[in-house]
Amino acid sequence: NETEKVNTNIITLTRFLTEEQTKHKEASGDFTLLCHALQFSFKSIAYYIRRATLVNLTGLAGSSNTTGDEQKKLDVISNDLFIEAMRSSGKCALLVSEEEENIIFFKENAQARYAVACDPIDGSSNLDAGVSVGTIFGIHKLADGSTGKAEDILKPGSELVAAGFTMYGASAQLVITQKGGTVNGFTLDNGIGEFILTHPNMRIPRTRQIYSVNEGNSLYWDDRVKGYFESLKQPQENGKPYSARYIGSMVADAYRTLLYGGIFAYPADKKSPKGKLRILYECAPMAMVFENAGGQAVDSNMKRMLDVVPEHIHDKAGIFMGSYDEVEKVKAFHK
Ligand code: P6P
Repeated sequence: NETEKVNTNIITLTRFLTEEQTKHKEASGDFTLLCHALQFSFKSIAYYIRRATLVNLTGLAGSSNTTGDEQKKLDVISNDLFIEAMRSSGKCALLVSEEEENIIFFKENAQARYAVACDPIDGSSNLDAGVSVGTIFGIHKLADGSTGKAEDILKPGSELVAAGFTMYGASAQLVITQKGGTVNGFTLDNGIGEFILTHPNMRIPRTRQIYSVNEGNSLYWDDRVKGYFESLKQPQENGKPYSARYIGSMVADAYRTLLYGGIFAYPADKKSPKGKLRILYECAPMAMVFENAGGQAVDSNMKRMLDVVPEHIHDKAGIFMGSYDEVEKVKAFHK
């Protein structure tokens, strides 16, 4: 009988990183080691999230973070774990975390060439409901002469050397891209503790009749945003209006939009004049992923998100991101 055809040519993230490094003859290996520390963080956070309900890690930690949100225990654990992974890698000099008011400069890594911006658990308000949450990250290469100050990382997203996110859903899905590179999706195989390449060279469909926005904010939208979303609710050329899909967890809404196409939006509005999502560790990393997958990402002024430069590490921006043609439709309403 035909022996079951087993694919033995498995590409793990570890192998993928090694192969990527060999493409850059001058590479020191620092970026590879930094990415190993990142993947260790994702595996550990995935483990804690899976066990959270079981060992009652959910519920409030009694502390609050920069934006005043009540922190859940997992926020605290994931943030601490991420900080230690970056510190101990020896390759990260500077870290910005959504959970930390100020920049973290690792004195012992003063010579390191990389800065990381991250949101360790984005969407954590959904945690107790079992909704997928995720870690969003961006990696900047520090200019020579950097002194571990905020301005070293207050750069446009176009200068990110790599960016991506890990969504902790039915399985842990890592989506990562490098500047000017392709977007690659990896699935954590809990059996061997490795991220496996399952979605090579992800491309977002050029159009899709799905919109993803919190309609509860529509009272605060400006007329152009209202007009745009109203137009999606009319029958389109195929006689059907758009479908609405909103999870309220950016990584989950982003992952679906990347796979199926459509538009995700968190517009700036009268309630949040600068938008809600943070530039350094939500908007910019997502924008690089979406652009490298063939889509677009713009702010509420229709400026290319990757050209936006934050003034402060927790600065926010309105964002529209998704299929190339869907973002073109947003622009048409902002002429
Ligand atoms: P709203 C989660 O709190 C988050 O930061 C993103 O993950 C998500 O896209 C957004 O806020 C949801 O915000 O106002 O729709 O609940």
